[in-house]
Amino acid sequence: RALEHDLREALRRDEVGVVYQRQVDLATDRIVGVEALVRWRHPTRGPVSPAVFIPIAERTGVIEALGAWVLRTACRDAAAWPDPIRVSVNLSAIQLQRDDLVATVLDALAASGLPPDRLDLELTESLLMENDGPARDRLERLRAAGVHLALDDFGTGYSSLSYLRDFAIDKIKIDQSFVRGLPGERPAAAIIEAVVSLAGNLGLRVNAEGCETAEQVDALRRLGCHEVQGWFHGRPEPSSAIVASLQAQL
Ligand code: G
Ligand code: G
Ligand code: MN
Ligand code: NA
Repeated sequence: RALEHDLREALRRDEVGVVYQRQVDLATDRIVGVEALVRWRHPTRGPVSPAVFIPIAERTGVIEALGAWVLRTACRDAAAWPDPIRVSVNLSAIQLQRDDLVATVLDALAASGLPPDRLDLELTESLLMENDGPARDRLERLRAAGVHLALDDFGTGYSSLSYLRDFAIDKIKIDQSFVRGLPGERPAAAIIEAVVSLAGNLGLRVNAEGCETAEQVDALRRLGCHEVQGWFHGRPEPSSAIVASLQAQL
């Protein structure tokens, strides 16, 4: 049977879940946020990567229900955590194209009681490239409600600094391909240094993704990144594990 068909049933059958990857502040070594990452455990195929099923969900329209479910779940989980940390949710291009995006996000916040300024929405550059006036207007309405915007996978794809001018971005997430070059590769370090400097001038926070080693953490701290996310600090994990870590750092 086709994955397309199974995906429609997956939400109803409780096969879909959300895991969270911690984001650690480099000045304090504390967890300051998490990224929500959706997971699908197929009854016969086992785990299917979102890199595989998100494009299917987009093509078939399932992304609407799936995206709303991820938002509701992430906001509900985060509202119950013992420490008021941020939660970051990835948006797909299709969600951004829909006029009900604003209502979907605000409903998830209202239903959970999570304050809007604790939610980050992650957008990629290619997603912004394909989206024009109406999408920008939706993002501005969300931002006016207090939601923050993060530019994901920064520095890859159709990278253009104009997104930093045209959209009210709060955070830059440096793509893991640059972090992979640390600590040895001069070009990677130079690019990260320049992004940190640019972000500083624009008043934006910088997150570095895919940080796997202590050497990379040290290099990113020296380069002035505010926070890191990656296997060094933890793999994506269930909400219960995040709760335990947050209790330990209270
Ligand atoms: O952990 P990882 O394998 O989760 O993620 C693979 C890809 O799927 C990444 O590009 C990530 O941004 C994307 N992704 C993970 N969760 C979501 C989600 O809830 N919504 C969208 N649109 N993309 C997601
Ligand atoms: O596209 P986006 O940045 O949203 O997706 C993040 C992806 O990176 C997810 O698939 C996540 O599981 C993965 N990831 C998170 N931390 C690490 C890491 O330290 N190393 C590697 N190789 N992948 C990571
Ligand atoms: Mn992301
Ligand atoms: Na990324």
